[in-house]
Amino acid sequence: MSGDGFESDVHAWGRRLAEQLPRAGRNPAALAERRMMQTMIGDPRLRAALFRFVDVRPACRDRGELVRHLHEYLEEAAGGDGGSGTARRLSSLVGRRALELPTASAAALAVAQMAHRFIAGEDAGAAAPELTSLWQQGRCVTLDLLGEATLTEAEGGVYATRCADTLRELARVSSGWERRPLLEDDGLGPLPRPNLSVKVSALTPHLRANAPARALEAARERLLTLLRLARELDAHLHIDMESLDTRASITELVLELLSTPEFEHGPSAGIVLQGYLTDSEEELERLLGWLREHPRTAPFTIRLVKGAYWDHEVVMAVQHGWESPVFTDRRSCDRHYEHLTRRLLDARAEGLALRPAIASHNLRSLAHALAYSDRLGLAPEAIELQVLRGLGDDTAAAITAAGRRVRVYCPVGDLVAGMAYLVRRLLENTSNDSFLAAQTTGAELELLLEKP
Ligand code: 2OP
Repeated sequence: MSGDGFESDVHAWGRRLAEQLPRAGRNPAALAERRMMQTMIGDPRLRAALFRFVDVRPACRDRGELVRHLHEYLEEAAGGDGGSGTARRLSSLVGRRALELPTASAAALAVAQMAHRFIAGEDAGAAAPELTSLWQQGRCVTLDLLGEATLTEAEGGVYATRCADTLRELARVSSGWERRPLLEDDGLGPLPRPNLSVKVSALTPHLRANAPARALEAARERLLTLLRLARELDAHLHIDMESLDTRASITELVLELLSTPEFEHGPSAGIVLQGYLTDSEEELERLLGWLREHPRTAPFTIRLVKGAYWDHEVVMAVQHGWESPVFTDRRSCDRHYEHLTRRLLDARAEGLALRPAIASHNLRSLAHALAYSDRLGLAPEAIELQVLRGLGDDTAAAITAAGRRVRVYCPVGDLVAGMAYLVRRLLENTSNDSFLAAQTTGAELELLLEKP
């Protein structure tokens, strides 16, 4: 795709989106919050504490132990002369939350505010006003219940029940929303308003490549129940992808369940493709092959993401002496993402019952997807863009203003359950291109939109 004006189409889309981005300078609160997050992630002691916590999570037996570890690591990071002030504040906040005491200090409140930026509420009920407000502003949502990497079988059961309750709550809340054609039909059929993203590692403990059959069986049963409920409520169930060691188990489970005649006509469901994995093209071809062989009347969504477990994958590869499964060079990764975007949109244009969802905060990647979709002659509603709450809010506003569909991924839950999620977001926050775009104009913007 070059030499035929396609690149100038990409730049035109990029400029169009950038013009719609709220200027960062006009929002001092957002700037201050961003600076604070940069301080947090730039603080080596705090970063080390958070990483250690995320590492030790799977070995904890229960939530009490989890909270103790978090405390311990944060206290360590906070201690001594060179201690981290942010770790001290975070530690006090976690303590108060775990003990269910009201947060008192202004510093603790500042950290809570940071979490609030990413987390929409304690549960679907608390997040409901915001979900409704997003819909009124022309944006649809997917809800994510925090609490991945479940520690016990009982916790997996509780998570599954929370998922079921959330689906019901979403169906109830969204039934009162006004009609919004762009958000409700993509030319392949109706798009359900209730939309839940599920992490399989939250449904069962110790989900790994060599997971005990019992663990997979429990996940299977729970996913089956959720698929049945989603069909009954006319909701969309999206299965998130996590670290690479669980990809094969998750994919096998999802495709197996969706291949059964029971789910031929619903519910609407989908999976995630992580572009940073160097073998993701083969994975995509596998998914498309499955789709061709199992034509369901309910279209299948593939959400293309860059991938959020980069640090984990690199560390695992180094520890085991494996070749890195992820691109380590940013340009190659972005180039691959664009290649996968085109493959997905081509497949849709070929007539597969496929819903491509392009999830990114990179302005160039989004502009490329829109330009390619136009080039294929796809209708504006055929492509969906997705962003994360807190990181992609401005981008979402720009996409809506440009008349395209955007879905906002909204996590709900508490700070302890959400810590791994927050750490992933802190790492991403330092490289958020749409934020840069809001501050650049002219030549600088063109540079940001350059072909990777
Ligand atoms: C994550 O949990 C957004 O699913 C992605 O990091």
